[in-house]
Amino acid sequence: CGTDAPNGTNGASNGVNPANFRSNPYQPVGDFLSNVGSFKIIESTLREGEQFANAYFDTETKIKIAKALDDFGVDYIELTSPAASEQSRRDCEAICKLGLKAKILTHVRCDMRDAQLAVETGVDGLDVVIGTSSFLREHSHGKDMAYIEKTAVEVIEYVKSKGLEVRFSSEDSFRSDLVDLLSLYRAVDKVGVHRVGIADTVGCASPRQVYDLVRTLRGVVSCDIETHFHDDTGCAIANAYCALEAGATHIDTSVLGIGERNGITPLGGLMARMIVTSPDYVKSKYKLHKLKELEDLVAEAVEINTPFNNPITGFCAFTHKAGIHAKAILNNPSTYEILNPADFGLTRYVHFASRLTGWNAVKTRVGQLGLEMTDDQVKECTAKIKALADVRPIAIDDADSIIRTFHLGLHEQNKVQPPAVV
Ligand code: AKG
Repeated sequence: CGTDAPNGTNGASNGVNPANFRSNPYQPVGDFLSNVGSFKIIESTLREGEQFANAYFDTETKIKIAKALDDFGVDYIELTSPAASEQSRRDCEAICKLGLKAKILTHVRCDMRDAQLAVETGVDGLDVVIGTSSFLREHSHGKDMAYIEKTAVEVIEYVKSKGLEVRFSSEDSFRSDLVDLLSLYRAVDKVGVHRVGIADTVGCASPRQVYDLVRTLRGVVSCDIETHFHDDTGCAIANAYCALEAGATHIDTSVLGIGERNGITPLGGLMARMIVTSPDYVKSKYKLHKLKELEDLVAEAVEINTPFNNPITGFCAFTHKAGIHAKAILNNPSTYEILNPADFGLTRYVHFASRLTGWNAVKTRVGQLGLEMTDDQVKECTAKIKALADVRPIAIDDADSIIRTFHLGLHEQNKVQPPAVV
């Protein structure tokens, strides 16, 4: 066990969160490890995100993003290493001086000179990393496991002696030798590291592999466990979720998932997943209605559009199109929505300008336009919309003008009654 109380697990021994013990004795055994209702976010837009192909953050932009992340409610903000460049070092100092609520971390190589430079910047803690897979040991830094362990212990002891928080992580954890990895983590836990990190650097891990590794590690160390998932194979959100189920305490994210290659677990996507599992925790901790603004800020800074299928904020995330969906949604939104757009300050949209539409959607549109029709009339009007939409794609304006013209026709019919035959 480390010399300091581990951060974030309420001081529980063996990292098990007492908040997870529920009164139900029949709860599945694995769940007592789960932190799905008590996780922390290490937001890495200003570190991993700076590694995104399009990213160039000047100081002003970094400060804007840091303030927006802090306002959103993330627990930690991770910054690029001060050893990366002189401006990175100055930016690190500038962000530390902002007095944000979030703790400020910087991400450094497992190297004493990098650590010394980092502690001078005023950060609250260091995220120390070194590659442990044979790929990285042979082709990147060229160090063996004995060297890694010795240096890790020295760096951790140094950072702790400066009164700062320290995390030690192995890069490419899922392609590292398990025995090597566990004995390294055990050694750093013994000298009181605050967190150990597992990184799926190449995005190769499946949720089940993540669960197994985190669960095994949970039995070996008493400190907190941070996890970092790349999205090369599309598992980054699922992997983060499984890591929490297996006892991880901290998840690395970036806004819109930006990072090396196609990036890491996106902050918004993680929020979408976690609000379903732990609504009270997520709603009380994060200002969800600020998510779109935060994503727009980052999207603009790195000159990208938010993808159409982005969880929560993709342009059609709350759009319902097929007639049967529209009908049910209009009766009760829970029929086809697991997320409530109102939780994020957003609204749903029921599509009616297509051949898949149904009369219930058209009836709602008729009401929105301030018009009155009987159900039979709406059905007739719907048939006209579908007929045009069978010929070509139609816009809202097209559908609206069909509705208005049809409605006008009804009035004309009422006005020009043929004379009664006596
Ligand atoms: C990676 O391995 O992909 C990283 O970006 C480092 C992650 C870490 O420090 O845990």
